Amino acid sequence: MTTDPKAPTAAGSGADATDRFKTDKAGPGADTPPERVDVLAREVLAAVHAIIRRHTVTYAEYNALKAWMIDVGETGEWPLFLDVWVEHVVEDVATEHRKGNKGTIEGPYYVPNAPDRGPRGSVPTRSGEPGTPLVWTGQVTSTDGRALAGARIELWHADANGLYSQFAPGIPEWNLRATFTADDEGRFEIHTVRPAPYRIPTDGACGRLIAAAGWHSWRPAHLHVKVSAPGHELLTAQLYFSGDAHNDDDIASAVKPELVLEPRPTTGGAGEGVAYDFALDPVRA
Ligand code: MBD
Ligand code: FE
Repeated sequence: MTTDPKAPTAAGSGADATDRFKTDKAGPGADTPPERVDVLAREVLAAVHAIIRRHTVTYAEYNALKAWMIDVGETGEWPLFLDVWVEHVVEDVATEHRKGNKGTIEGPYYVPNAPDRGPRGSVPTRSGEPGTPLVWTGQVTSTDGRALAGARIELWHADANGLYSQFAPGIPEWNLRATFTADDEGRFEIHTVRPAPYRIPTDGACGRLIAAAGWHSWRPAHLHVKVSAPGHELLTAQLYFSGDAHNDDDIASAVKPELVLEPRPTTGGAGEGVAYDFALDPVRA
């Protein structure tokens, strides 16, 4: 079998995602009191025990699980595994109270401090960046309708081959990653290209689980954003594209109807345009 040297290996992108997580998020713990650790750990273990009894899990299966979990760790795929199969429920629970924009999971490939582009501009691209040009205009408001001047829109997404800069080899560091700052009316205009669907690497532990279970490995094409403004809750979301074959069976269960874009061809141009606004919830008293 020949492999494309540019294709990210599971171990390569996994190691990068694990390093990123350690740098950004694995600092102080959640300061969880022992009573809560006790109940959460006990209920997780009780659920596992019940499944073993219900399905008469064998020693061969137990050892296969053990080997697989060791592999997930050695190839750095815990961020990928958890964000694909667990994060969506954490996100649902964390944002249930919101009245503003729907969010969804962050996933493993966010990098903070992407280059600033002001209220209007192009994300960093390679010359001849493949993909349909996309112009996205929008406005950030508070849930009461007040414009949020200076709101930050951090954007990151895969390229037209489904690959993320800093997690796949051979792509410039900040490619398709940028930070926009809304103008006095909360408005912004982003020039980028349409991403391709993302495929979970098939050569790693997560890929082996997918193959062994007979699942598919696709996420629909998506744009990731974090939208923030002083006094408001951080919104982490993804925007999808109407008509994508995987909007209805995202392997990461992260599509919501409110997050699906309908871009239109731009008059006279080769690209597409779309409007999408954000309403942020004020921080709760
Ligand atoms: C992605 O690009 C992603 O957004 C998620 C949630 C998981 C794996 C890859
Ligand atoms: Fe993604």
